[in-house]
Amino acid sequence: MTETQIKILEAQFEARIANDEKIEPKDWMPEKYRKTHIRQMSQHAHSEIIGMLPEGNWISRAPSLRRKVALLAKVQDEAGHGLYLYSACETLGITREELYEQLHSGKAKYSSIFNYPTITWADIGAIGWLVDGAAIINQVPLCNTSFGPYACAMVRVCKEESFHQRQGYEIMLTLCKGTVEQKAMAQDALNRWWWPALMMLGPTDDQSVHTAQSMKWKLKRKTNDELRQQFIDQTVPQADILGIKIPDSDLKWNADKGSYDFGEIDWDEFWQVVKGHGPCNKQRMKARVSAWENGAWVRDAAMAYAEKNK
Ligand code: BYC
Repeated sequence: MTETQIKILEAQFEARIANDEKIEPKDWMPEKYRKTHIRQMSQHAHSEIIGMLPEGNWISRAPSLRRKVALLAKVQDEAGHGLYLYSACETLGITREELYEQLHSGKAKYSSIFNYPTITWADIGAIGWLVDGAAIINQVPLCNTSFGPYACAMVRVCKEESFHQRQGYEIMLTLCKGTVEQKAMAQDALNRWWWPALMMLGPTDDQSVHTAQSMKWKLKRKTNDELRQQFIDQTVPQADILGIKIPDSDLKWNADKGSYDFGEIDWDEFWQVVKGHGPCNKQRMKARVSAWENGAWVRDAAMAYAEKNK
């Protein structure tokens, strides 16, 4: 293709984006658009899959049958989210094997938040409330993202995330209405998950390398800082209802802005976790890689069965 032909295609592509049209897998797209989507969607898929591990830790120890059923359903939903997202990536010409290889070799990132431990049952409440709460804020705008398969996947994901958030908040509510010890457990979980939940929404806009281009392509519809502010403004009143305190002495309502001011985030901690030095990075990767290796016989058996029944 000549340079002039590429320029024409680029102009047509930009016009479609400006017009809020969805870009579908077989449509022409700039190589950078394709690659950045594979990057973001695969990191998102990996996060869903790794995200099952901290919660899976509590399935066998859930305090009642009802809690166990709800947690099992949530973790299964997350496997499903991972699969929709891997499938959406595959429409852009990368194979599932390549995507797994990138995760298992440590080349691909997954969300920082899943490198923290789940020490008590209250952590399951805090994850649903805060982590899924932040995920919804991040993902609702993605239902309107420019790449068709990503937008489609996000519609269903968001519906399920909203059940997850309520599941978590209800655990917190029950603990906060319980004994002094139970309420203290809920407060302790909030203390440990609050700051990582704020970090999960990504570096500040001035540190974010991809936001400007991703906003232009309408891959991202809101910046990391806008999403973080929205999350804080939405979550503070929920903590008030629970009667527990957000661990930030600088948090205060700013009437002029119509939103909360908040304290300094420890970005060193965030980058340490992203680079693989968080509390559970090694444990998560080890669990993931061993699940993949120990599941080889299941994949082989499924392939042999499919082959036999061709
Ligand atoms: N953790 O330029 P930036 C879930 C990386 S799953 C690790 O702002 P971007 C859930 C970033 O990748 C939660 N790395 O990037 C599942 C980039 O590095 P590379 C995941 C992070 O893409 C189970 C560099 O930092 N959600 O919800 O414009 C249970 C610079 O960042 C993180 C999604 O993936 C992080 N937190 O913005 C419950 C949603 N943040 O790639 C819940 C879709 C940044 O250049 N993703 N980095 O090596 C997004 O919306 C965006 O990718 C992000 C980052 C806002 C996360």
